[in-house]
Amino acid sequence: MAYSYDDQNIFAKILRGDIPNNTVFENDYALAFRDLYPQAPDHVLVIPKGPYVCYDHFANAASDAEIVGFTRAIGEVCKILGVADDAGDGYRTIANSGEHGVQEVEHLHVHILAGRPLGRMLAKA
Ligand code: DGP
Repeated sequence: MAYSYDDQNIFAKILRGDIPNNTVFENDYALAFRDLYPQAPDHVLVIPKGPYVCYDHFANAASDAEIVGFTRAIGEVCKILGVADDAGDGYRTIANSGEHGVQEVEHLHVHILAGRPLGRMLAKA
């Protein structure tokens, strides 16, 4: 079944400028801003500007330009935070999807977490 995108989600409102955000980086295809409830000293969300629910929706439906622009934004945020492996102490990217992924906001977002040791990848359920 095709994904249906609800343009009333909180990140759609941020993209429209209806809700303020703490922007870290922006290009034609993506916006990166600080998570309101940070779980690490650096916790940035990178979202595409297009209406995509989750990563597989984006990967299957977005244009090449959108995919490049979004991916480059993740790279730029890593540079801005100074966390890239050749310059910093590293980071983790997470993209939650659906019920089992415990996705709260149904607009694709990649979390970039950094600034402390982040532990193992998954807690036991
Ligand atoms: P997820 O569970 O992957 O869907 O994470 C959603 C994240 O969005 C969560 O870490 C908190 C963050 N968040 C929720 N509402 C807002 C908001 O209004 N502004 C910002 N900056 N972040 C938000």
